[in-house]
Amino acid sequence: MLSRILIANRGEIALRIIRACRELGVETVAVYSEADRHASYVRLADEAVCIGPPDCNQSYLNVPRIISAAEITNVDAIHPGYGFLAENTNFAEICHDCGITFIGPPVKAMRLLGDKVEARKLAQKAKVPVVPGSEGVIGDEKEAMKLANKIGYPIIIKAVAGGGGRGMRVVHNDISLRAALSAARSEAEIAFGESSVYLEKFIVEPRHVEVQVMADNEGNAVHFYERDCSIQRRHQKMIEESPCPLLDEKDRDRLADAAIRLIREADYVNAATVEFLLDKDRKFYFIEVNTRIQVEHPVTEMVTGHDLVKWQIRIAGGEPMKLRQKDIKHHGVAIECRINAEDPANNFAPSPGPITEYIAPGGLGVRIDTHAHQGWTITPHYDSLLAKIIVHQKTRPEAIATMRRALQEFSIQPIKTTIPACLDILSHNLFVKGKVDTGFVERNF
Ligand code: MV4
Repeated sequence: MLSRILIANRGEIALRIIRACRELGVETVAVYSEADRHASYVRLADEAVCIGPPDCNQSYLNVPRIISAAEITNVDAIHPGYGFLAENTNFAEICHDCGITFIGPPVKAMRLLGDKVEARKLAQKAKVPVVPGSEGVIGDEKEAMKLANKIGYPIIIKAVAGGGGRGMRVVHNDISLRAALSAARSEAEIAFGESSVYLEKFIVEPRHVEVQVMADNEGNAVHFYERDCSIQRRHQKMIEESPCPLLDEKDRDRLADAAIRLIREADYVNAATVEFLLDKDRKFYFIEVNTRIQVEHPVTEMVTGHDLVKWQIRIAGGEPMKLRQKDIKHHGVAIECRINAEDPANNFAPSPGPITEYIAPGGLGVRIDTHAHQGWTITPHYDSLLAKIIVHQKTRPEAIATMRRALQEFSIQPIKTTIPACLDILSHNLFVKGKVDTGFVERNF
């Protein structure tokens, strides 16, 4: 069992991980930049180490500084949270080389799934449906054009090292293929230092549905059902829910089984999210695997009653998962709204500054995951996620009603937040009917 963990992250997820550690009797070490010196997660940790100035590259992304903090405080593991170093294979490898457990997958599985073409090949090997596309990376323009005509336009060009929407180009015809290919390549080179791209048929107006999975070191792999994350704006998710309102139990099991087959094929250990696109005919296609705990994991915790972060820590400590698939049920509906310090009336511009009033909602079925409080100052250095409201109710209409009243109760002054945007979406008749796709926000707001 692990007895002391360093959390290589900040904000709400650092706090979330500290809570899991406390309940497990595990000691915690927080790291913080000068901008986060007075953060609530820093205060709640057993120990805290300043790792540098506000700039991420000199603090939360700085591997030597984080490893040094881990060495000084004598931890036996590092939890990377999400973002920052969470999917950095070199960081995971360095942790292990230093005798520190990386709370995440084995380096080999991480590297394999980080390569989106390899992940596609693996899915095919596991008989998981993938979007029709290229066998491997795309060579020259001629090859791309031949393939694009074979699959049929529209197609999408994606970076092999990509994910989360960066370095992608949708192409509608031969004429625009050439420019799109070179644009995608140079964007990928700049963003990932790797210009390889591949090609897929572009699924029009899909739903984004992802399956939460967890595996231990003894070959046990289970799923915790799916989340529908179709409500997003510019690749930033705004609202997530579980279960997906469109799936019946049979489709749900088929999707989850596919996810399990894939992570078994990868010899995966710890938490993962297997992402799929759902087309108009409710056919699903694998797109990529996220090898980390995700922002939206609480909706899964609410419907299943299982603490995913605690399982991550136990598994990393070498404990077998006592959990079997039949022990994991889902009950009711959970919805999460991400509250960002952004102004929806001003093109979602960041809204940093001190919080003078903070009144949080509560009541039955309301969970708030946040590091914010009255007196906290939101800094412009990091992403703008301020809080997550997660509601849990027996039915979807009740969950929507609870979320609406929770959003209305929430007062964070004088900060501009995405609360009004979330309320607008929750009031839209198509959202209420569950008839949304990944283009919903851009089309309607
Ligand atoms: C797609 C797709 C349609 N067809 N792949 C976006 C996030 C990343 N994980 C994958 N994404 C997509 N992949 C195929 N084959 C649609 C998206 C997508 C999207 C694409 C372009 C512009 C905006 C988008 C918003 C959501 C999803």
